[in-house]
Amino acid sequence: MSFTTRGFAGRRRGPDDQLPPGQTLFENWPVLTAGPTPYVDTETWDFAILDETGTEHHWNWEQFLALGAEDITVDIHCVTHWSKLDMAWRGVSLDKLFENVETSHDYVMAHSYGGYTTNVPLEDLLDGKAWIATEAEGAPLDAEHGGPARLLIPHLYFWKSAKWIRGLVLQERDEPGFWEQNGYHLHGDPWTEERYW
Ligand SMILES: Nc1nc2c(c(=O)[nH]1)N[C@H]1C(S)=C(S)[C@@H](COP(=O)(O)O)O[C@H]1N2
Ligand SMILES: [Mo]
Repeated sequence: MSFTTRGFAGRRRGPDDQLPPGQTLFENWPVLTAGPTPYVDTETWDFAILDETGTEHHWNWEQFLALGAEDITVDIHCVTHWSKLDMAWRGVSLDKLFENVETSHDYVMAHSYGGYTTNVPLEDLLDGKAWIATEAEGAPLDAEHGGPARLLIPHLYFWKSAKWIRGLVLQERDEPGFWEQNGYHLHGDPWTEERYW
């Protein structure tokens, strides 16, 4: 008799449960960038959160790392139908960056070095759901994958995980970022296939 049924052992981990509808399992990790790769130096790196009072909360690379990074294992899902499961990442939780930010706004526009933007509801960034990642698979992020630091929002399609992240602007209203202006869904939940709008 087997006790490893779902009800007894809890949620089974495996592609059947981890792959959202319409996704295909990938072992390799494609590079998907609109435009050239910006090369960002940690010496001059600056990350900012801009709130509605006009206050800019800034972190240089050292201040950012001093917040404390954590290791997480998550799946990523690209709207172009590839998924990569159980990836080891390291990053600083957005909860730490928002600790001293007071806002009544519900939306965020993420801005990258190089000009890429993507919009995210604030609630999708908080409560352990998102990170600014510096490492993947045990190594510093390659420039092609967004190094030195990128957003990581694994529960949304991967276009929301802005590479070369530079800052977050709090907004009263949701507005489309780069891909969203080009037809991608404003929110991007892979489990309900929020691909296009
Ligand atoms: N700055 C920036 N971030 C970006 C993109 C981009 O073109 N520029 N592409 C997005 C898309 S569509 C995807 S699928 C992922 C790809 O990340 P990867 O190249 O590390 O696989 O980054 C997202 N973040
Ligand atoms: Mo993508």
